[in-house]
Amino acid sequence: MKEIKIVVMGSKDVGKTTLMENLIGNIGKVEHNGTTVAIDYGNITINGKKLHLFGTPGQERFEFMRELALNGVDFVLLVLDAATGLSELDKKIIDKLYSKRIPYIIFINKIDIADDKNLEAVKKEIEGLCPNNPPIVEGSALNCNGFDKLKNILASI
Ligand SMILES: Nc1nc2c(ncn2[C@@H]2O[C@H](COP(=O)(O)OP(=O)(O)OP(=O)(O)O)[C@@H](O)[C@H]2O)c(=O)[nH]1
Ligand SMILES: [Mg+2]
Repeated sequence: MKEIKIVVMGSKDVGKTTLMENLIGNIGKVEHNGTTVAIDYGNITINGKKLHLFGTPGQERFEFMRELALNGVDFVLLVLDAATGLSELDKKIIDKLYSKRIPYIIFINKIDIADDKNLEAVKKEIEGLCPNNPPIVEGSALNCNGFDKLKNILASI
């Protein structure tokens, strides 16, 4: 079976752990007061491919761990928050992925609490920052919204 390493990235509280929990169900996670302080892990088999998801901490001070997690990565699932927009850290992550030539797809999360204006602004920002036009899925990790499209994209990569 083909095995693929996916690293889930994005700022603190964008919903990375929630996404992994609701997409995969059975994950291992290490949290301190609800914030990831090590690597979340879970796997899911889609279309005969075993996808190993490694969720990273989103706090700035855990940069060393994000760097380590990228070792041997096939692609990154970058989670963004539609309600708050892109943080400076999100922009740094996008720069890093570009400079390391790591392919990524984007999940714009929390559309349940974002208005159309927020969402359009985030999409515009992505357009300006991501010259390579990554696949984008909008949804809500909390409500499992957008998961069918996300799974299709994950399976096709
Ligand atoms: N309204 C709404 N809240 C969400 C959604 N996804 C996650 N949340 C909430 O956002 C908060 C942070 O979610 P986490 O999954 O812990 O975020 P994280 O990206 O793993 O955060 P760190 O591990 O600290 O980097 C929690 O209160 C979640 O319930 C969503 O789609 N909609
Ligand atoms: Mg987390």
